[in-house]
Amino acid sequence: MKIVLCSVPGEPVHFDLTNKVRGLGNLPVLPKFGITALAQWMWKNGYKRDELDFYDMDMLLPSDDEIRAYFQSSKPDIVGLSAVTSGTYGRVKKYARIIRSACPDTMMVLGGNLAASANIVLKKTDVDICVAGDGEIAWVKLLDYTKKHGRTIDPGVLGDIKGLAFLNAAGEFSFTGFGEKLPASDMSLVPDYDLLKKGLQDQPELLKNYFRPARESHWFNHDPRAHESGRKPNIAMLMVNKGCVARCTFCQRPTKGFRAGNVPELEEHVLYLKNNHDVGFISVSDENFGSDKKQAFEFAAIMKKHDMLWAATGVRCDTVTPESIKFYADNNCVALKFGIESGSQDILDLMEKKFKREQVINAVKWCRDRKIFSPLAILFGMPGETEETAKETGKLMAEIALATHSHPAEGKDLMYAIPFPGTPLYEYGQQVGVIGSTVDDEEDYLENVFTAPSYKLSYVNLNGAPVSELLFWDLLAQLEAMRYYLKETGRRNNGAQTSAYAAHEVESIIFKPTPVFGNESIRDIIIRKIKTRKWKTSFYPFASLFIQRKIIPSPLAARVPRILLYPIIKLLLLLEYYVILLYKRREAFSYYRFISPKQKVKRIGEDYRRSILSKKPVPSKKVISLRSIVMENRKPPASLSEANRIELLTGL
Ligand code: B12
Ligand code: SF4
Repeated sequence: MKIVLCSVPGEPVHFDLTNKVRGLGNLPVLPKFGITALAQWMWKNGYKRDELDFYDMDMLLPSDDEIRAYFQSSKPDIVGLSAVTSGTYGRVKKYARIIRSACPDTMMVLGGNLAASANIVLKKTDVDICVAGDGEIAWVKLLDYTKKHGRTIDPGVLGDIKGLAFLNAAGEFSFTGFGEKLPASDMSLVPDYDLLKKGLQDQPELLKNYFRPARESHWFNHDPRAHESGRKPNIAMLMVNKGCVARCTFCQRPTKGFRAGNVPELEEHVLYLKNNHDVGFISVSDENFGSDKKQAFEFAAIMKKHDMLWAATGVRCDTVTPESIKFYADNNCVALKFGIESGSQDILDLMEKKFKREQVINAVKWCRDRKIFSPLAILFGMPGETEETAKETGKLMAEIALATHSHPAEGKDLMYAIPFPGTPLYEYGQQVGVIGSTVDDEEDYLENVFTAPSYKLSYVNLNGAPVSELLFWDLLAQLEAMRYYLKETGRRNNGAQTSAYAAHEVESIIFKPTPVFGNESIRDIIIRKIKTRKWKTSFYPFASLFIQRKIIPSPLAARVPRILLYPIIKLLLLLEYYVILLYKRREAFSYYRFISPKQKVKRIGEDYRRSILSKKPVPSKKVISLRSIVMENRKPPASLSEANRIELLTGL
């Protein structure tokens, strides 16, 4: 049997990737864990290595002609597209068409997080079957099925395989429930580098993308040990666990629950990386490192044993204690990133983060006390966000700065929430009418919104806030952080050069001002724009840049009364918004498209705020999870096909 597995790049389909090379980032490219997991289960179930080819389109970035030529010559019986993010939709549609024209009889299967939108994928693209949730078992059963039935869709047989979405003969949407998980004893998280190399076809040299020199990465180069002579220079990415113990209402869950990886197997893999790929640094790309404390300690111990420096970029703050942080630090940990999200307990509860804001402050403090780099990951814009909650986030940022002798302007990652299909946030968007529910509407959303970065330029306003307010949340939090910080430190500090800041040697290296808009000065940007005459194609958010660079860090601005300063800033942001609209309105991939939805969305907590203002009896302020709001608003499905669609959208 001829089988092909393909990765799919996440860049918007209108970005021309021809002649581009996979960019060099702070961290290496993640090995295609999904694809190697499917392949490893195939080997265990009797499929031969030479039956499978891997076409790593995400790394090769082939042209349409190259894709066509590849499939015309390989003519597989079955092809599996791994669409890790929903942002791959545009490319899946385009590539599936090319594959179908080259191989009309090939069974085409799609897996990965895009499968949450299977209803759209199946109706709008040439894909035959989608696999939702864990894919190994379903994939091997589909191989067995295709051997017998070819490309035909037989609902009677397929209906017995968990994890599948397909259209029946009448074109109705069928879903057999999420994919079965492999038992822990069969789950392997270590990627097979021989298969990854095979995926690179005639460009094996691209394997270097899976490794990056640690000296160029801020996750590691702040630690003096990163510069020791004799240490192997490269970083490699590793998954130590699969899944998460939580189900935050904005986060798409690719698998149910949390499963810890096998430590002896991980140790063997780490030695392989050290001996074959010059690896001296491991970046753990788990969503949730440390929830199995015993396993996390064993993992840390093997890092020490083999003298690897390590970082984990997805940790929950409620899983750490002063003792565990000490243990990690003593065992070569140099960075831990917690999903902090908000300083408002109401918003944390609405997100179902299931921790208290004090736990966040403690977790970051324990890390920074041990010189473990711990940047703040903040998410604005959930339904229920207001200027008050953004101010609370600012206060949290200042409290962390004060507790850790650092500066509130530094070490932060500020994002705006994007509704991913398969999350309560997305379903809420449909319930309030901002995200459409027809196949065309959802396709439009996947093509034009999802591929944008999680920044306010592409904010999907499910919140109901006026534009002037939502453009202000992230800047407001930073302005408030400075005010609170300067008040508490007696206004002794000026900008980034604070005495408290200097006190923490390690932080002075790590927490360089976040280059939100790159490092170019405003003057240089203007000169470059005049010289290249590229005003129209790439408008710069000058007002935001000015506020970010000049106003937020200024102790002088922090003394101007809020009532004078804030309306001016909001006006500047609004002007900038209208200018950008002028340029961007007609673009297919449009910014600010969902910021002003036609529908009036009622704000969560609005009744409470109104009655306070009008001094009427105050309704309960109890903030509940977004999930319960969504479940309360859900209408009973009108058909089996609709019930299937809702089950898929409800997620894991
Ligand atoms: C790698 C990765 C990326 C890579 C993707 C590279 C690529 N093209 O392959 C990069 C860095 C580009 C990326 C970017 C983003 N990502 Co990302 N990313 C991941 C990450 C960390 C790991 C994926 C992985 O390897 N998992 C481990 C393997 C074993 O699981 P898996 O991939 O899910 O595969 C299993 C099944 O899905 C299935 N399967 C997968 N492929 C196939 C194929 C077939 C044929 C079959 C049958 C089955 C199947 O079987 C596998 C085994 O069980 C996940 C988090 C996570 N831990 O899963 C987030 C995750 C996928 N990313 C997410 C997000 C939010 C993003 C960003 C939007 C972040 C941002 N704010 O900018 C961007 C989107 C960029 C874009 N425009 O698309 C979300 C998904 C949301 C969504 N619906 O897209 C996830 C789930 C994290 C989260 N919970 O929030 N990401
Ligand atoms: S946001 Fe983080 S903690 Fe919440 S479910 Fe997703 S991975 Fe888990």
